[in-house]
Formats: sequence, structure tokens, C-alpha cells
Amino acid sequence: MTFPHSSSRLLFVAGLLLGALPALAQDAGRVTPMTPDIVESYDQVLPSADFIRREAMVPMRDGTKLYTVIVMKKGTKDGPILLSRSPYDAHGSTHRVASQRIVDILEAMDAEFAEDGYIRVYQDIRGMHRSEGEYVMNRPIVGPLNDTDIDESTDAYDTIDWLVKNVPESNGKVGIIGSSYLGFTTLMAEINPHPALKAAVPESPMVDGWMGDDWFHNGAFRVSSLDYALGQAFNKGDGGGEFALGGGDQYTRYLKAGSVADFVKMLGIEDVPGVRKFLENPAYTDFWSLQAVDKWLAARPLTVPTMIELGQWDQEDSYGGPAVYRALEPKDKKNNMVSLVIGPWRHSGANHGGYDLGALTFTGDTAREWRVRYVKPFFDHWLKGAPDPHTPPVLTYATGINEWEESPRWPMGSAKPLYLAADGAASFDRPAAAGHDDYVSDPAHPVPFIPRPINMDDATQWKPWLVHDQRFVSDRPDVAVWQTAPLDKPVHIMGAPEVELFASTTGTDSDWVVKLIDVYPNDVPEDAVQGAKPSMAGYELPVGIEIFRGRYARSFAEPAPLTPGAVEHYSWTLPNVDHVFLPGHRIMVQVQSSLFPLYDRNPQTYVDNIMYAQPEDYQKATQGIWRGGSTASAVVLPVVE
Ligand code: PG9
Repeated sequence: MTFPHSSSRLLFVAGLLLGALPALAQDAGRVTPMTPDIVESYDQVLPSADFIRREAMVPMRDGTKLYTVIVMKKGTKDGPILLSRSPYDAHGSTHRVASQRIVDILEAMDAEFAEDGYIRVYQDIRGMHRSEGEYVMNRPIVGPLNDTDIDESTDAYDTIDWLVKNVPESNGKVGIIGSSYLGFTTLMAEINPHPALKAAVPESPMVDGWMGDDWFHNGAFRVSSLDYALGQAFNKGDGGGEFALGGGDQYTRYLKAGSVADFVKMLGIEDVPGVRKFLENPAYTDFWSLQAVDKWLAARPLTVPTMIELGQWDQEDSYGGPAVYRALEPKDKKNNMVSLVIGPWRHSGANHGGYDLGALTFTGDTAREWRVRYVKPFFDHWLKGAPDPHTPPVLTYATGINEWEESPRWPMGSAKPLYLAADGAASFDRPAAAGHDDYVSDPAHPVPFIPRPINMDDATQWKPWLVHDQRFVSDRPDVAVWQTAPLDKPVHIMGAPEVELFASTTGTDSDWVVKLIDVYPNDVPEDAVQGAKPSMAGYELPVGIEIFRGRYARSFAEPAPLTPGAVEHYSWTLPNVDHVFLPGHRIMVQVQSSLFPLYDRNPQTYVDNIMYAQPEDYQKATQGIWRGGSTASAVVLPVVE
């Protein structure tokens, strides 16, 4: 280990001395400064604790200091550093439970590392909680959208540089990990990476907020984004978190409010920067495309081994992980630097218990299994020189048969269209004759995305919603349904099903929602499984749900009105999955024109900025879903034979 700065040597000595003086430190007011910037923290820590916890204000190149917590087991020597850069309170992540054991104070996902000589570091990103500076939500990289000299990539670089020079117990190698926003900061660290950054695990990373991560999906706005932007605007010190927007059914609340802008005005939050950016940028202009992280990564060399993870039922960031895989994989000439993992999880579920999701039960704790069998050996190899674990290029969990599968690439399946046919049938044979099925979509009665009363802030509703039984809407007259006969052999899909929809509307704008569903037989052998779970008999399990905003049929950047009555062709993808439809099950497709209040309502009358639609713009429309002939709507399944 080398200490380039003499101050680091001093620090090391001070650290050794202080390690022997915890009781004194507590007497002295619970924290003891090591230098003005590094504090050995004894907050609620007894001499018997098995760990050391330091707090440092780490200086960035522009002088801004970021609050950083460094935790390791006592006696750590030559340990690798595992870093996470977070907007969610580094102090909280290193104070989970008041305990004297390192595995308790850190996040559950850290246990394997904490016990094995890793130095765990959490940092508040710029402007958040205890860090200095100004917070910019998903701060774009320095360039056209950021005219400063700093971004999350430079902050990661400066942090890593400081850590390897100022943590004397480290071996000088750094890995980075984190989910969602922390997945975004993980990827940002890979742009012009510090040479000490040796491996990265971006989990459910937020990559493109318009295409399919948090804010919009294919142009449809996610109303929950407002709540998030509001919370982030006030996350300073111990502040922030959720906002009390009133109780009751959110379906009613948003319906009564009107447009997104009406809701924002009602709350008086037009000037919150995060909120304003949504109102002003509803289309995929440079504002969004120039901040898409996959595009930045595609334009740079691949130097950091990267394991990308996402949950099959990720209700927040299902787009980003596969997009980054597509951007990086062509550079991975030997197929040994980039890997993709899709587990049977919700958003960030990989860092928690992976036994079940909603009504589904898996084979044990799949999340811990992934962390122990794949993530830990991956970091051990790159950060500690442990033997090559031969991380599989692709690791997925086949739901339906509940088995892990290792594959050489992604997607694995080949395209097999499942066509919508007459009389509610779905078939692998293309119907010769063209026809259409119609329904009336009324913005005054949008289709709920989960049963009412809806509270998206209630984790029990929000986290498993993507696996919710769809029977609660399949009988609605504004939900069109097609299904196969019971399958006589399994249908295994590995990839992102593609929607090829031919549809008409009597309006001038419209949303289209397609759901691919696994329908369980009405009496299922699975019922024999013992446990507290409700019966799966007749269950309509969504394998993938995704929305498309009609005005973007021809261009994401330049929306245009739809021509009433004309049949338009729409293409988009459902989330990436590894799923087996078992014999006896049916494959169902549902189509509807709203998914409320998760997505704002399309008024069904074209207006330039949909955020500002007026009450008179919200009009009923008759929707035609076309099938057969030259307008053969289908969901193209990535089938593995
Ligand atoms: N999905 C959340 C998020 C990421 C990035 C930006 C905004 C929100 C998250 O869970 O962090």
C-alpha cells in the first residue's frame, strides 16, 4: 500500500490511535475529529463493536465536499472498497439498526461483503442530505445539457481518487454497486472511470427517463414522478421523503385534478425544478436523448467489467438494464466483461428477500442466491484477485418452472408471432381475413392499474403491482381480450416480446396498453403447494405490461395528431423476461387505452403539450384493434424451442 500524501500517513497513525480510544471518544461528545474532514464516528457505537465507522467530507475538484461514510470490520487490512453513491441518505444506509455488529448496521445486501474484509463506503451525492452543493436530479454529463465542469462521473472519479489515497486499510481497488438511482450513479462512474475502479454492478439502473425508466414509458407520463421530484427537492440534512398530498383513493384524486399541469398548479409546485422539467419536455427531444446513459456508454470504450441486474417485474426501471447491455455488449469481444442478470424480482428486489413476489413463490431466497453465488465471486475476482468465477454472460430465472438458466447471449429466443384472431382467440397461425374488435375508451372512466382504492405510496400495493391478477379488469368493456386454447406443450420465452399493433381511433390521440398474460388453469396442481399464498387457480399473471402514447407513432421527437378512423401501425417492446407458459395454461393478450393513475390520462384529442390538456379535450373515443390480413396485430414472442 502506498500513501502518496504525507497527510495520509498521519491519518493512518491517527486512525490506529483512535481505534484504541473509543470510550474516550464517546465521553468527548460521541465523535472525534481525525482531521477537519474525517471523523471517527462513535455515534451509538460501543467499544465491543466489531466495526469501525468513519465519516468524511470528501472534496471534489470544484471544492464542494461530499458526505461519505466508510465502514469496515475492525482489523481490516488490504481490503477492497465497495462504493455506492446515493441520493437516499448515506447516514441511514450505515445506521440501519442500532447494533454493535457490522452486518446489522449496513444494508442487508452488504452482509456478505461486510463479513469478508470489504470496506463499505456510502456517499451522499452532491446537494443531498449531508453533502454540500446543489442537487440536480439525474444530473446530465458535462456537455450540452450541463455547462459546469462537474457531473456524477467526475464526482465518482474524485471520490475514488480520494478513497484510495485516504483509506489506509484499502488495497487500492474499488468496486461500485447500487440500484435504481444508485444504478445510475454506478453507470456514471464508468464514464471516464478512475483507474482504481475495477468492477461495477449497476442494478435496475435508471438510464433513459423518457423511453422506459421512471418518468415516462414510450411517451406516457408516470404521475408518480411528481411525488418523487417533490421529495427529492427537499432532501437536505434529515429532511425530505414523502409528501402528504392527502389521503384517500389516488384514482379519485388525480381524476378530479384534471391534467398533469392542473394537478401541479393545485399543489403550487410548478417551480420545483424536477417538476418543471416534466411539464416543459413531454416529447423525446434533445433534452432527453442527450441525457440517456446508454448512449453515453455506447460512445466510450468498455474498460470496467460490468454485471447488469434487473428484476423481471421491475415496476420502475425495466428499460435501463437491457438498454445498457445492448450498448456495451458489442464491445465485449470475448464475452467476458459484460453480463446480464434477470431475476424474479420487483424493482431493487435483488437487494432484499427473493422468496416471493405477490402471489408467486420461488425456490428459496433467489436474491440472496444471486448475491452469494454470482455477485460476491465477481467482486472477489476483480477486487481481491480470487479465481475467475466465470460469470455467465447471461443469467436468468425462468419463472413458471422456477429454475436459474445460464446463457451465452440475450435475447435467446427467436421471433414467433402470437396473432390476435376473431372471437377473442389468440393463435400462432396468422388469420387470413382482416377484421377488428372495438371498445370505447372514456377518459372520465380510465382503467385502473390495480384495484381501487389506490395508494402508490403504499409499498404493499406498489412493489408487486406488475404481478397483480388481471381478472379485476378483464371483464371491463374497455379492455379487449384474446387468448389461446390451453397449451399442450410448454412455451418458453427468453427476451423482450414485441408488440405489433394495428389500431384505429375516432380521436386524434390515444394511449395503447398491451399486456401479455399467463392464464393459470382454473384448478391447478400448483394449488397443492402448502403455504399462506392464495390459490393461483384461474390467475391471470401479467408476464409483461407496457404502454405506448399514440402521438409518437411516427416520431418520438415530433409528435403528430392521429387521423381519426385511420389504421396506424405501432411497435414497441414489453419488458425482458424468461418465462415458461406451462401445459394447460393459456396465453392471453389484453389491450386497453389507459393505466390510471400510474400514467396520466390521454385526453384523446391532440393538444400540443399534453401536460396542459383542458377539460374539453378529454373525449370518449372508439378504438379499433385490427387483426388478420395486412393489419395482423400480434405480440411477437421470443420463443426458445
Ligand atoms: N426508481 C427510482 C429513481 C431512479 C432514478 C431517478 C428517479 C427515481 C429509484 O428507486 O431510485
